[in-house]
Amino acid sequence: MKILLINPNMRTAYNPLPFPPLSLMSIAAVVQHSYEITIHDRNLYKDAEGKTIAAVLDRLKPDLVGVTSLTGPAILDGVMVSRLAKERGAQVVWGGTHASLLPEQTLQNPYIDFVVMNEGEETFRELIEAIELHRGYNNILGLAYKENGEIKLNPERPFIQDLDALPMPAWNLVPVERYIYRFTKARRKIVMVTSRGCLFRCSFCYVIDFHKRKYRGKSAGRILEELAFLRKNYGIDGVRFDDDLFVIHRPRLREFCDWVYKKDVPITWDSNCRADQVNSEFIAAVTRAKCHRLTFGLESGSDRILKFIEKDFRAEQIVRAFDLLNNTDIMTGASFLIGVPTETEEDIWKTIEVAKRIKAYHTHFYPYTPFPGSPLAEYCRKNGLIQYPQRLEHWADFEYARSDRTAMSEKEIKKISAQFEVRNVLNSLQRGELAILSNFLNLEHLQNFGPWINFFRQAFRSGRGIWSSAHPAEKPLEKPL
Ligand code: B12
Ligand code: SF4
Repeated sequence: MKILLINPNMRTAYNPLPFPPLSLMSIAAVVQHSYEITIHDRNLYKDAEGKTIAAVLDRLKPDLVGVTSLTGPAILDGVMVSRLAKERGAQVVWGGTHASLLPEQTLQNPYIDFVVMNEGEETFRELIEAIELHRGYNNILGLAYKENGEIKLNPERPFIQDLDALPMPAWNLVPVERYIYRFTKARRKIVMVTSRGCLFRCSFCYVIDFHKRKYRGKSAGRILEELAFLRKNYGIDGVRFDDDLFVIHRPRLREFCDWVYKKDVPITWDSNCRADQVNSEFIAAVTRAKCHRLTFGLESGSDRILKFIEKDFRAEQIVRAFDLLNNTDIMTGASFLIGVPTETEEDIWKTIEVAKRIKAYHTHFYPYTPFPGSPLAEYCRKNGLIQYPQRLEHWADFEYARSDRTAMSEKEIKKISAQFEVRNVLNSLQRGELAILSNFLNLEHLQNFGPWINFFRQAFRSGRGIWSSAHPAEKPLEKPL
């Protein structure tokens, strides 16, 4: 049986660079020795009309086509390739976050035959066997499918507890070189995911529904094994750990850091983090292990909003964490959400004050989007703030944070955001970060070009630099920066 796995086009102004399709590489790894399997990443081709993928389908003639999904514009591309596959007689299976969170609606699409819900490795293997042996599908846990025009949802599959038992992601099936980037601290950097799920309960996050607040992680030893493999085969010297929350399991983190330090593993790394995870012991451990950057989803500077979204830390913890981090060489990234329901203009100003106060190397403001299945999206739905789109394709341009929904005007938010972007660029240039070049490919940022120039002019005319304005604690922020 021939299988083709497709990573639809995910590239947007926010995500300009191709990422290794780790989800497809993970499911491919468990079946690649028994079946003929190909991974095709549409992010590596310019093929809006689908000519390239049609040619691939015609050449490979797959029996089964698998497509991964996230809520966002990539859905349209996924639907197009599913149509092309179906027209050529292949069966089509979707997996990934979006299809898992909304399996019934996904299956209402005429070009999709199956949905693998949540973790894919076992369910996908059983599905292939069932198709090959013409067995029924009703015993496959975690599968949703169509039978005589009816949509059937099988019971959930228990999570894989021992991630070390999984084979290494199928790096052999992708053009690894295309996913390696140069950054300040690493000449050849790549992305890895070493755990699944998170124990926290931020109400806007997919993990509550998708991972049921359960955490499973590869062991420290296994992470080092995968790093050694990537170093030996592809010369990797830097990694971004893109787990839901890489640092969450303290014993694992401690063991990993100790080993990297003691064995002097020649790799630098960065990952995401939470403000309440940072203390002196944590900083000492990750610094010794060559962590060079930590990124934080801080979401808000208003305690009321932090409580409302069940972030389970307070603004003062954010400030304390950054006071500690700012005395180290670790670069920091901070992101905030704007437009969370109930947010007032006062809340937004509190966020801006905290953003100014903590002086992260890179600060970003993102509009809040209610992703399906999260408790906050359900809140929005119940309170009439959103209606879930009725068709799969309509999730592609699902937008919530329109200007009439945020407490501050879009123009004002953009202006403030642009001022932080200037600082991001300056900090990157100061550090010689080549990665910053990718920012110039980002159309969103280009739109902010006007405010940047004005800001530069004012800042340098005063001769006092960007962050010379009085600290919010000394002088309340009445006007934009
Ligand atoms: C890398 C990444 C990306 C990459 C793209 C990845 C890719 N496929 O090329 C980029 C940077 C482009 C990206 C973009 C976005 N992302 Co993103 N991303 C991630 C991240 C960090 C890792 C994904 C990953 O590889 N996980 C590891 C694999 C092993 O797990 P997995 O993907 O769940 O796959 C398993 C199962 O889902 C299943 N499976 C998955 N696909 C398939 C396919 C088949 C056929 C089968 C059978 C099974 C199957 O099997 C896999 C193994 O068990 C996750 C967070 C996370 N840690 O998971 C967020 C995440 C998936 N992204 C998210 C979001 C919100 C986005 C954006 C919307 C952000 C934005 N505002 O721009 C965009 C959407 C882009 C678009 N154009 O539509 C959300 C998903 C929310 C949702 N409802 O879909 C997540 C969960 C982050 C979060 N906490 O909110 N993302
Ligand atoms: S936002 Fe981060 S910390 Fe919060 S639940 Fe999601 S993964 Fe966990």
